[in-house]
This record gives sequence, structure tokens and C-alpha cells, in this order.
Amino acid sequence: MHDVDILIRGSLPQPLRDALHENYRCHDHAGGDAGGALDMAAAARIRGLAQGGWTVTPPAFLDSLPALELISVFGVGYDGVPVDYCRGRGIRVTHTPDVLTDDVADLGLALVLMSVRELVRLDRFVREGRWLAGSPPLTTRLAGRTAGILGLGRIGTAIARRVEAIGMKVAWTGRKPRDTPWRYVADLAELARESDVLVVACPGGPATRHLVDAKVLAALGPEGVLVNIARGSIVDEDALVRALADGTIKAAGLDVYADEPRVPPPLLSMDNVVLLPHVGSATRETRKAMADLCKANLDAWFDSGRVLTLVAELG
Ligand code: 8YV
Repeated sequence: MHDVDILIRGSLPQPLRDALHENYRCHDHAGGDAGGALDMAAAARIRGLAQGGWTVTPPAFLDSLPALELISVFGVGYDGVPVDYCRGRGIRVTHTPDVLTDDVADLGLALVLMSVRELVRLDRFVREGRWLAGSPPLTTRLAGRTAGILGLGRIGTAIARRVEAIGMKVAWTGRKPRDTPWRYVADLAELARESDVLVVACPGGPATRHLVDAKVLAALGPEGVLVNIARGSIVDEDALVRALADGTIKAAGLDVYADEPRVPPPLLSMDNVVLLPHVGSATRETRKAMADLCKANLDAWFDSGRVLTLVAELG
């Protein structure tokens, strides 16, 4: 048992909560994302914060935790944490990279296949007995077509390898070019124009908000498909709904949304969009590995002043 007070915010898996409660004096911030009162005396003692990947922790809230040393995020994305503010106060921020890369990339590949080969629609075709009345509609070949990847980090790279394995060509864009086996295209709209499928795999946060806008969707074009396994904030959802409704793009496969778990209502009745409930990392094995790493970051810091997986901006 560490002689340390930590705060838990947002949704964490029960086994992780249990392990934290066994090892630390834990304070649950019942208000979660919405905030809510935190006992002032307890707040002054909080040295660690464990939070869900989607949890938003604003600077004003962190101001109420004067002794905070470390934020350990359960998730690879940490767009809910004000990293510049944390740098200013010397608060370390850790996350759970690598352990979820394969699962999220698998889901990216699955959404490419589900959207372009229209697998959900075809499943419904069988269930509704329509096969008895005639042949299913033909779909589109993936081999030989181009996947454009927005963000070639760990997950983007793993998706590139997977789509290449099914015979697709890969091009990508990101903040700056680097040496990769795949062609770099500096301009996102240009990448969209060249792509049959545009896969969003970059981090969320203010720097990437609405990067995929009406212009990019128009460039993707009437045969183009958008896949997003990253963050809903990166896509202008109103523009996406319009583009799917009026045929500006052909289809979309989405695992993430701007206001989860709320999905824009018009998408729910569209046949050309596959909707998943943010399950990129949602396997038992990966969630356990994420939980272990989230706790290991707290333990390493409070045992020996080390952090294991500090976020890149603070490295
Ligand atoms: C997690 C994610 O489900 O890691 C991330 O950034 O979006 C997901 O893999 C989420 O963080 C769990 O809170």
C-alpha cells in the first residue's frame, strides 16, 4: 500500500479500480467528466490522477489539485488532458500506447472491409430473407485501390501494413514527411482526392479538430469511403452527414464520434454507414494490458520517481 492519495475520474474498468483501491488511498470523483464537488481537504493531498481515455480534465479542475504530480490516462489518446498546462506545472502525463495498437488497427482494417464490401448490408440481406428472392448486389474490389492514411503513428502504421496485406496501395499524410515505405502527400485534400478509402488515425485535440471537413470530403468524392478509428472531433460530423446523404462520398465506417455515446441521429437510419460503439481497443486482453500499464505508470512514479510511457509532448 502506497502512502499516497490518488483521484479516479471517468470510467475505468472495475479490475483496475480494485487494484488502485488496494494500493492507494483512492478518491472517486463521482462527477466524472461533468465535474462536481471534490472535498477541499482531500483535493490538497491528491498526488496522482487516474482517468479514462475520453475523460476531459480542464485546467480549472487541475487548479484545485495543488499537489498533483502525475496523470495516468487509461488509453493512448489523451486529448482530454491539457498537456501545455501540465508542462507549465511540471505534472507528468502518461498513457497506454503500443499495447492496443494491434486491436485498433484490426478494427481499422475491419471497417475498411465492412464499408467497401458492404458486409453489414449483406448480413441484413440474408437475415431479411431477401436472398431467397434474388442475388445480392455487387460491391467493390479493394485490391489495387488506394488507402490514404491520415496520421502515420503507431496505429496508422499498423493499419498501413494491414491494408497493404490485402493488396491495397498506401499513401499518407501527417505533420511532416518522414522516411516510410509509403508515399507522403503533404495536403490532406490532395490525399483524399487520390484515395479510395481515407482512414483517420491521427490524435484528437484542438490541433486536429475538423481536419476532415466538407472540402476534404468533396475531394474524397462519390466513390470514396471514410473510416475513422481515431477521434470523432477530427471529422466535421455535420459535413459528414451531409456528404453521406447527398452522395458527396459513398460510405463511411465509424468507431468514434464527437459526442460519445451520442451518435448524430441522421446516421442511424443511413444504409451506407457502419457504426461501431468505440471498440477499437475493446478486447479482454488489450483492456487488461491497458489497465496494467495505467497502474504501472502510477507505481513507477510513486515507487521510484520514474515514468514508463510519458506522452510525446512531455518527453
Ligand atoms: C479506449 C481509446 O477505449 O486508447 C484510446 O485512446 O480511444 C480507446 O482505446 C479508451 O481510451 C478507454 O477509455
